[in-house]
Amino acid sequence: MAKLTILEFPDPRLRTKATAVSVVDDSLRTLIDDMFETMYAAPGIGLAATQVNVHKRLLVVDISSDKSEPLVLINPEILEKDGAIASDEGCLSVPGYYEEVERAEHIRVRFLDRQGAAQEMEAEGLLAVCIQHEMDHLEGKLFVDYLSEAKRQRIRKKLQKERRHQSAAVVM
Ligand code: K2U
Ligand code: ZN
Repeated sequence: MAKLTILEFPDPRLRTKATAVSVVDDSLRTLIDDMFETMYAAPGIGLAATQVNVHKRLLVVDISSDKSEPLVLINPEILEKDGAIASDEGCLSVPGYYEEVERAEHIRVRFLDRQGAAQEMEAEGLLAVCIQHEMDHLEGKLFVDYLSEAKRQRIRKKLQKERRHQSAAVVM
């Protein structure tokens, strides 16, 4: 297993639209395992392949407190969505920022599992929010896109300034 590098906003590669997975094989399952290791180490409760610079329609989720409920969604499609829930979202690709985003409270989603078998599931609350957040990543969309342009630019400028300071500290 390996910990993968997570792309950070405003990296343009995060804006790539992911393409469908055509074969669910051992190579994909290795990537899946590496994504779980990366997500748990972050720590986070979700991770999309886009965030580790793999532009395939694949995401992993585990909202449990003890890593006991890992979910793999390959080629996910939302079949139904209803209700509304507003929650403070963060993102491993936008470290240190949390802003309110409104999403559907309940969804029905169809996907392939890690064996390539077709599955359908319902999700609500935090799990529904997390799946929608990850599926946005597969479309090249970030939670900051739901904010005002001014707020998004402020976050972008602060992250770029922090990165300049970090790299200056490394050189010294
Ligand atoms: O895509 C990601 O960066 C993973 C997010 C998923 C997420 C975002 C908003 C709301 C729910 C899930 C990270 O896990 S954000 C870090 C985090 C950690 C624990 C609980 C909620 C969010
Ligand atoms: Zn995210």
